[in-house]
Amino acid sequence: MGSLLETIQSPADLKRLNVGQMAELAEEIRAFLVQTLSKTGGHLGPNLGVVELTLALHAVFNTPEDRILFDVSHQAYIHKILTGRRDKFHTIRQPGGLNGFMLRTESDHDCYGAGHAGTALSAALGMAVARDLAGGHEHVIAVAGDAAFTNGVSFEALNNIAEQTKRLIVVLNDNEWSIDRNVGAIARYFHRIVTSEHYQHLHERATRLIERVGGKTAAKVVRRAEEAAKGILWPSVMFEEFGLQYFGPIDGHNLPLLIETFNFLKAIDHPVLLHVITQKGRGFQPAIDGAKKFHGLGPYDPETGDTIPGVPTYAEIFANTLAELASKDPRVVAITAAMPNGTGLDLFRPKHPKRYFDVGIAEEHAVVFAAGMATRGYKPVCAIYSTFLQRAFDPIVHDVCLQKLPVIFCMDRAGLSGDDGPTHHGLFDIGYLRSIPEIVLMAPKDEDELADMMKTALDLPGPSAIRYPRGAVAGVARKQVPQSLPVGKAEVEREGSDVAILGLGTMMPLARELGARLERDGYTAAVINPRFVKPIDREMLARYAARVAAFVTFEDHVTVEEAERQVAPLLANRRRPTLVAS
Ligand SMILES: Cc1ncc(C[n+]2csc(CCOP(=O)(O)OP(=O)(O)O)c2C)c(N)n1
Repeated sequence: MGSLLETIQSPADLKRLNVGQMAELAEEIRAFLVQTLSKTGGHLGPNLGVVELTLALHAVFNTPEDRILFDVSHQAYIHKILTGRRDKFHTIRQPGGLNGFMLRTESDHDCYGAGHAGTALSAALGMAVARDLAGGHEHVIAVAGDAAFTNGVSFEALNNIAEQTKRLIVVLNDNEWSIDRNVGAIARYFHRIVTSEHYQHLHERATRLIERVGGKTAAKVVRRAEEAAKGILWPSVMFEEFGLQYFGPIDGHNLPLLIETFNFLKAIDHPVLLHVITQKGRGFQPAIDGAKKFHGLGPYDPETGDTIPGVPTYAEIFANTLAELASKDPRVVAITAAMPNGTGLDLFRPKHPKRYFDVGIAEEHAVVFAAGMATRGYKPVCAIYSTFLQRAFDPIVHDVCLQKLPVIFCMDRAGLSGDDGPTHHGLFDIGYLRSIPEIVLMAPKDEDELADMMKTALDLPGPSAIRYPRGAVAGVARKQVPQSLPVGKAEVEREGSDVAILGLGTMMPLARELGARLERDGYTAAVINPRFVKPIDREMLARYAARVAAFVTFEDHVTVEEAERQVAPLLANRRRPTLVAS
């Protein structure tokens, strides 16, 4: 670890450094990130891109009084390092260690927890309005990436900011990347601003002025110059129309400029948006060359960036199966909300480019868009992580299920999502989906069954959802051609009459293990793969309820009583069989 970094226990220590030392510190932080995350994994690329930006924010503002919010907050590692968590940083994303995102219970400096995109502007506005009501003076700063602006919630906030408060600083951290390349009109708009020659020229002059003069005088002069230049500065018009004065684009790696600019923005008495240009992966060539891979990854070689080749995942089986099914059925289309990599759909994209849609970080829109296509005879498959599909609960009810449209939800990361932590666990999907009329909800025990369930879903006349976990598949033999399954029928893997064990989806190995153990102890245990959460196989449940002394269920979601709720009424009038919660 470098020598300056060792001296930083809090933002006050940073403020004692001169700008030259801060630049040195920036390089030490980069080396520290590359080394530490090579062991733990994490969001390396986004954090390497915001080193100077975060240093400048903490050099100018005073947390925890001032509030700095990071959208998604996967890029808040430097913030953590500067706010007293350097010593624990090697525990990031590890059990019992630092969370990979901002977490209110972890530090007073984490004013807002996140993990899902698009919340920074709304939450920051809430804090600014609370400050105004209470007569406070603190600054509120929302830092959001260019892809966060593809999210509707960000725009709902933008629509509201100027009406609600006079003081709010929004920082648009533009690196042209979401996890994949950022998409859509907003991405093109930002790109036009950055590459506009007119703008570059005027902007460089304004930049030099802020650097030379600084503070309030520069604020006045720049404002006057910008007023005069309205019309020429067309790229800024959008934010100005929302009532935020636009500044930028500025080099997000120029520390002195960033510090001057924040000092200047601090003095402004209306909402402002500062557009900074940063480079994802800055300072580590493998992360610059592989922006997508280094957005977030597991352990890697800190010299070369090499990673150990992965085992086949559910995401890959899903995407390859979908590509095969789409080859046979021209009505099949695939939709992702900015997750082509994580969902596996970037394997589908080259095979069916016209039937692949990345709508940006816009889960609600993705689902309504799918509903629209379904009304015209297509079979949209929305590949959205279980946790992010929570965003689209209303469209699933209102636009898909009430209209009985054949939209298919393929939910990766169902169950515990591991090192991403609670914001990313897919523990609620059964709870929020099973109450909705019409939808068929399935959970495959392995990759072969995932393919069968996808075929089943495509054969259904109405909506359906399939939940499967993050990571490696079971490694079973696969059929050449997926088969449609009888809807609402469980699979009894092994008969038994003392105990019935239900293993939902990839919980089946646990069910088998318990079954084998009970057999060794002299009991006969039925091992059952429910396959369908909704409709659940009532006939099977009734059959075993009449026979066994106990049901055991293995389920990886919040309402542990899911299958219990189904069987409890059946057991209510009987004396012997009891229910063992898992
Ligand atoms: C609602 C929601 N959907 C999807 C994601 C997955 N996700 C995490 S970061 C990210 C891209 C963020 O890009 P940007 O805001 O530009 O920040 P950058 O990583 O480029 O700094 C996405 C899509 C999420 N966190 N939340």
